[in-house]
Amino acid sequence: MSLQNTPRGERLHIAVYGKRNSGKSTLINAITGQEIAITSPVAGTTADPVYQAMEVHPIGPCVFIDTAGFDDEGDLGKLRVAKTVETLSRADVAILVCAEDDLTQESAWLETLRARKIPTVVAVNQKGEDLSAKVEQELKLKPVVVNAKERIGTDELLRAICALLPEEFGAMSLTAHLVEKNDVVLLVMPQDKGAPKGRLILPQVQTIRDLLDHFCITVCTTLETLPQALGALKHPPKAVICDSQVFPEVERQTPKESILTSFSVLFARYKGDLSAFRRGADAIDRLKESDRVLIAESCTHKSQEEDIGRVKIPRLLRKKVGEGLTVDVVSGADFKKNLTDYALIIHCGGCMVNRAFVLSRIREAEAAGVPITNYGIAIAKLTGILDKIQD
Ligand SMILES: Nc1nc2c(ncn2[C@@H]2O[C@H](COP(=O)(O)OP(=O)(O)OP(=O)(O)O)[C@@H](O)[C@H]2O)c(=O)[nH]1
Ligand SMILES: [Mg+2]
Repeated sequence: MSLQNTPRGERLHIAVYGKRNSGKSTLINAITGQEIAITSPVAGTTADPVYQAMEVHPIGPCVFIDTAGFDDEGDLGKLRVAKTVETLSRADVAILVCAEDDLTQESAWLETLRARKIPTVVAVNQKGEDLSAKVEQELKLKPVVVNAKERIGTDELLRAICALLPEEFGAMSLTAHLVEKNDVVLLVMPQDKGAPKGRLILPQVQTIRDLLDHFCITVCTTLETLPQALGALKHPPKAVICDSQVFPEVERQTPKESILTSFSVLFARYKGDLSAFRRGADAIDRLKESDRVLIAESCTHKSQEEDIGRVKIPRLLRKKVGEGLTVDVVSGADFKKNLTDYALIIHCGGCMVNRAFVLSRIREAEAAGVPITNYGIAIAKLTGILDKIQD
């Protein structure tokens, strides 16, 4: 990811679904005005989902997800369809491309999209005869007619997507519920061995940006210089936001007048469902040594010496519950397997993924009847400070 670009997790994810050869990839090229996706008359040209970040008017920063046709067949085809199904968990909105007059599979797919509450625009790709009346009758949605090859109808399609977006989309803020213009906010950001060289991690960067957007005076410090930072301020800060790993030390030093919270709590609220995560954290009190806990990372990354998910949280859990506790770690798409084997799922903060993805993970855990929380909330619980953190 380039530091010049909007993080992928902040972009609207638009997934394009349809049968093989319906023109999904051609449509993405038409929208961008570039030949980025490979297209061909051979059915099954797009195999794995392709994520393409771009800026399009009037949507702004977004990611188009090009998928394999949902009608793919054979052993390999089934694997491709499974990959297409996986993309549903990341889709904020969908484009359903119809290009031939048997709409049975399109209807079934539309049902799936509805069940997942993914707002959908139906596009009729005008490859031959005009299908719009039939599509409208059978799918009960007024389609947008496009001709992907000639790049006709894409503006209307993008406007239709905008019209589907919930009003609050893009308007969510990390800190607006806590601060007002001119407030002084103190950020305590340890830069330990795990911190990347020469830059700040995404949650810190995004929090600073959000505070600046709300005209707050943002003061950054590490734990070592926290007393000096507090001493340099004329009044106690409106809020202190810290990394959850140093929460106990920061809590002891925070003036009573100041709100105290952590980056992970702000992100649990912004990117997930804080009350579900708080409920999930309560399951930590009920854990037994014979239980299994699943640590779920949303993306694969190189494990670090003091990795939060693989080292720090398992250590804290075993200290509380017993050394025999089983802790498994999964990355990325491996999540779904055997959720019911677990007494608790602890998910990463999801800094690289979008809100739709984290919410879909919460739904999957709830459907399996397994409590779910995230790294920051689990650490806060395990260090006995969760009750002291302001939402
Ligand atoms: N005439 C006409 N041909 C089109 C149109 N859209 C796509 N095609 C052609 O249809 C073929 C399939 O287009 P793709 O964009 O590769 O279709 P796809 O849905 O991505 O197909 P898979 O990747 O195989 O699932 C290509 O030869 C395109 O040039 C259109 O609007 N009109
Ligand atoms: Mg394709």
